[in-house]
Amino acid sequence: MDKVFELIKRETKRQNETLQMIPSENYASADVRKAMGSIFENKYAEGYPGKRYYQGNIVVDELERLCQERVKKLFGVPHVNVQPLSGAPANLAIIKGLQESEKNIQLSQILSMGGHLSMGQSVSVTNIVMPAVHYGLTADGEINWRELEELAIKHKPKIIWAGGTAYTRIFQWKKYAEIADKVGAYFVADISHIGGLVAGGAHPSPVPYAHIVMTTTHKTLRGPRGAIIMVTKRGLQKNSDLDKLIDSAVFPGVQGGPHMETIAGVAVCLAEANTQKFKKYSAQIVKNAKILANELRIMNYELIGDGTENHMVWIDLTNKGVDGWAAAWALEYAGIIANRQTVPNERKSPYYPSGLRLGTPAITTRGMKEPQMRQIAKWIDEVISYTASEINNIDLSQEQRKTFKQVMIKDKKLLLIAQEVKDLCKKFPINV
Ligand code: DSN
Repeated sequence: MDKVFELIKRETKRQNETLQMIPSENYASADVRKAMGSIFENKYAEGYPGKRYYQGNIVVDELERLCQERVKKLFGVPHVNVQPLSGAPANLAIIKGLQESEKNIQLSQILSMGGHLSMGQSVSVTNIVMPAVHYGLTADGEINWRELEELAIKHKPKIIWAGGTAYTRIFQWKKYAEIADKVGAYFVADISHIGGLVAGGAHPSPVPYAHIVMTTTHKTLRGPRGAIIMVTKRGLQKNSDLDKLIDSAVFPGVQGGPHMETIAGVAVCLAEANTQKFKKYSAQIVKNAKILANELRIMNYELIGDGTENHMVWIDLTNKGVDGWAAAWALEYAGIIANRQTVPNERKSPYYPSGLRLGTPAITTRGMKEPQMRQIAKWIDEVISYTASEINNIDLSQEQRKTFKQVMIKDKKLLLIAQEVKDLCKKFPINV
């Protein structure tokens, strides 16, 4: 057997026996994976349905149109591009499509306060294509509307972005739209994290307010790794060529041939998301996250946004005596897969940040509910409190970090929790 298949077996075991609590991860269904592994993989299809640069695309055209129709129906948009390979290239294409002059700038949430690299952060190519200025969050974890509006008035950006990688409140789409209208900007909502919540009705939709909406398809939407760019009615009212601008920015602007096997998987996940079952699922994601947040708050965890209104819990660990790095590793050794995250006004670095991000989409897919959330919160606290009692240092040296990993991977207490986690996981198989 090729080594790869042995690795697939090991990864299957790992995913089965641990709790996936990275907010941007989920389990795609067996049907999605079947479509992803299909012979659509073999086909080159540069161009769009009815206008390809290769022969043999009769079936592919039908597939891409089917996928487009499903997006339009699910999100209520007049135009969609289903070809972006993932979120970052999708955002790059949006920026490229909207750029009219080298003087254009974009306005987005700052990376250290939950923004995303692909919205013009200084280390991203999206900043070279269109320089950016950034707004942050207030002390209570809300978008800093005053700062956003002041920056918008001062810089007259071409794009105002909503969304990113960490935010725990309901997005106030109307407020973004009002500011964007005031300065003539395009309002682009990146709903990658909450795409499934919007589809399932567990978060308000930005479609009535934004000109463009982008979502990745593998997070709460539970599809393959990909992305879609939607142009809304409002977008076409602002610029009747917006659909064409986006399409030509995706291809040939940023990408070559689309991954038709991914588009097949996206089409399957969209049908799955357009069901009552998915509505219930997305509501449960939020319910679970609220319970998890509440339990942690009771145990004196500092939560950005003082809780959550979506699928994510964002913790500042400074008062706990560990940083996000140590907490994330200790949790992994105990079978809980989280990810470390910067916090507003971060004083450390993105690699060794002060915070942690947890999410409920994947464990909700497994069927876990309120009682399991309470148990998981208890384990998380046990791991973090124990780790703090072992090190009580939020600024470990490189040498101390090396020793920490060598010691903690064999730690009896963490191994015991890992066994308890495994027992729970057995009762909630990844049944998709
Ligand atoms: N990596 C994604 C996340 O975890 O939020 C964003 O690209």
